Amino acid sequence: MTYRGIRYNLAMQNDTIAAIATPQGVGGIGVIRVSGSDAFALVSPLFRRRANDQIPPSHQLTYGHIIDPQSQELLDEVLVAFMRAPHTYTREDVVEIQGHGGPLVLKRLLRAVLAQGARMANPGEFTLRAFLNGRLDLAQAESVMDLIESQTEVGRRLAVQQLQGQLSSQLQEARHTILGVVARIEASIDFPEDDVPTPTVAELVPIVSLAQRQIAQLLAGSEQGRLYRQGLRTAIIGRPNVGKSSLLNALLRTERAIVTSVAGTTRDTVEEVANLRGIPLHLIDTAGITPTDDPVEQIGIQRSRAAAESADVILLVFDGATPLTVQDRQIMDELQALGFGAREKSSSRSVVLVLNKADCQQRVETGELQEIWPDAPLVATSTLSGQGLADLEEAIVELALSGKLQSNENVLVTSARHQDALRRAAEHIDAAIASLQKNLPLDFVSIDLRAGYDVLGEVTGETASDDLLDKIFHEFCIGK
Ligand SMILES: Nc1nc2c(ncn2[C@@H]2O[C@H](COP(=O)(O)OP(=O)(O)O)[C@@H](O)[C@H]2O)c(=O)[nH]1
Ligand SMILES: [Mg+2]
Repeated sequence: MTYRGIRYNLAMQNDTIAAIATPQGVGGIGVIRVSGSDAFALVSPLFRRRANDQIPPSHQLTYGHIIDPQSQELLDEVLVAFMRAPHTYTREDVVEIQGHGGPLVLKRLLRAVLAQGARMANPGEFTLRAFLNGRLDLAQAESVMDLIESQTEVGRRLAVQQLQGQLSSQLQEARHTILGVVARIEASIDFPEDDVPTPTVAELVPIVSLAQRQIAQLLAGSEQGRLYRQGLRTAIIGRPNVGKSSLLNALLRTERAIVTSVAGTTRDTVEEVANLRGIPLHLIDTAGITPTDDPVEQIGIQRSRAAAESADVILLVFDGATPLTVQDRQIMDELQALGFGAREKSSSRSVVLVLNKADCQQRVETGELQEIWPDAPLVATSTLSGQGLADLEEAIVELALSGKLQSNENVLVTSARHQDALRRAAEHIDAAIASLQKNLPLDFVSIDLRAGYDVLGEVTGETASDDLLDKIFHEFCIGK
């Protein structure tokens, strides 16, 4: 398979790889991770400790120093863990060097390990090895990234659950059910003369239906699961002074999500992440989207338009205390031109009408708004009193899910990839049941069942193509 354009072949899997496993920047400690059959042999000559005769006991931290073997220069005071395969992250011999967490220190330590003959690890290569060596299946490997990137407590819990293999075991259960039926059908086809009885439709339908229900159950919570993982892009749009920034702050204050790095923070659009009942709500406070002659403003407007266009939800904010202005109407026209009108029935593009300043006397004619967006929820809010904010959150979730948020207890599927595979599997199983009910030859049924079985294997990785693996591990960071 190709890996970042490199052919990731068996020979490369035999390399001993090394990388800095802790984030770039300054920290109390920093970790160099080394994995592969030569890991112990490569690190040992660098590591000086009191009793230098043998490799320290496996899976224990040993105090010592890392020395540059050429110059004998002392590089850092460290704790080192030598971990003998197979009880390691990659199932290979692993050495982790805990040094001081400075970028230069770690670079020197890594360089010393590379000079010994280790190869710099590719992004996600440690986890890829864990997968290839059977320590994790693909769904579990993906959850490692989800766990690292989780922004809300719900997201974290779902990722840990997937890492523990809960999704995988449900999938294997469904696959097992399907395979049982395939085996019975194929035995009766392959050995008709050996008295293998041909299973009857009445026998098979209940078993295939069980697999169908198992898949349907996983799919049931998957829309909500995707929201927890991906979050919702929400653009706040409206003319100046209606309370957009106040609304952003009010939504953030309810519960802020944990954010490590937020892309798109610019001078004129502000992006923050609120925690909406476990869903990371990416709120984008826009500058304005109506045409202007000022070149600086134009840039802001372009960014705001882009934010609107890529948003899942638009909060269209009005000052409820003043009748609609020319500027309000310009924005309404502009939004319709961008495809956010009533005529566009695309569910992912949803408008919530927000009448802010509900604490003041209301003077907006809502009929005009409802004519343009008849299906859009209309919520009166006050960022001063907090009135309507919970309703607004509710409206956002309902729009995104086309329904209410259920308890997240039964959510196991959180990724679009898994959801897609499950949907395709469900189609194959449905087709198998239809063929059974039409009394079609059993090999038709068997073909569909096998296809369903294979598609489910894409999630856990048994039947994942090299391209797919490539794509998944490409997203990882170096050192993971
Ligand atoms: N009475 C009242 N005033 C508000 C409310 N929300 C915002 N404001 C005020 O409206 C003005 C503009 O608010 P701001 O959030 O900066 O609006 P933006 O220009 O749309 O971002 C400020 O003086 C706010 O204090 C509200 O719910 N009620
Ligand atoms: Mg503002």
